[in-house]
Amino acid sequence: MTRTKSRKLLPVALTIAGSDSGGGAGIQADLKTFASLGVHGTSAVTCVTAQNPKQILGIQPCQPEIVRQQITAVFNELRPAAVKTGILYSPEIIRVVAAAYRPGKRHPPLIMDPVMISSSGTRLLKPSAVELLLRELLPRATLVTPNLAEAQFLVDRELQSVEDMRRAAKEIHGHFGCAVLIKGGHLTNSEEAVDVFFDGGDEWLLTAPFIKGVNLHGAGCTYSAAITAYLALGCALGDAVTRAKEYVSRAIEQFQSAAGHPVLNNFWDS
Ligand code: PXL
Repeated sequence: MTRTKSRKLLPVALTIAGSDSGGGAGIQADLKTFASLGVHGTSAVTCVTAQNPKQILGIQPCQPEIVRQQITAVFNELRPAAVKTGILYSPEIIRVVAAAYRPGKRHPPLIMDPVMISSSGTRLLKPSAVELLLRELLPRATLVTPNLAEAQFLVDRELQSVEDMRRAAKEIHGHFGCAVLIKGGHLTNSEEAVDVFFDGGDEWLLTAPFIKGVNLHGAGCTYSAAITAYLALGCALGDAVTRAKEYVSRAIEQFQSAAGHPVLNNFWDS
């Protein structure tokens, strides 16, 4: 049988992140998001977590050399149009990613989800790795997407209002030179999930109704993966962020249930 119809050309995106055996966050969330948006997803696994929606049983890092080889393998043949990072785990793995983003060469845009502290306050990055992340990688990112706890850490003070978040976004941009998206989903006493975007010129507030009482693991990963996918599809940064906010808000609003646990709906319908 001959096929005459021309085949679809898919843009490629790369996620450099940890594996979540429970399928909610990390690599698994990123690849689902890429696939649902029509992007070919590739990955470099940095660590393996053994977890389910109730508990984390274990976490084991990958050797830095295999992380480097995964990135090289993807870059050499698949030429990702956009890249995102999630859990980078250790100083050695951060160095590997920074080496792939050495200044002086052209690189695909880098979306950094600075996974340091989970929404519930658990540390997800070794303290020794944090300083290196800030010094070596953040200045090379196109966009950094901290949650409220991470933004507080980056500016070293508590953020209690949207005004506080706006000030913090400007400060983070001033300090690291990259665009910033602070995700305010966990701001207390708020009826809306408000995020603040600042790229040095434009400032936007992005809002969506806050869905109370459900803990949707992986929403942050899905949000930054959707931004990465839209960049790979050719959107400008501001447009990619706006579309991704809509995408993740729908995935939350239309959440589903897997073995009694709420899960994001990547394949929501409009
Ligand atoms: O949402 C942060 C995150 C990212 N990646 C992996 C995770 C988590 C949170 O638990 O497990 C693999």
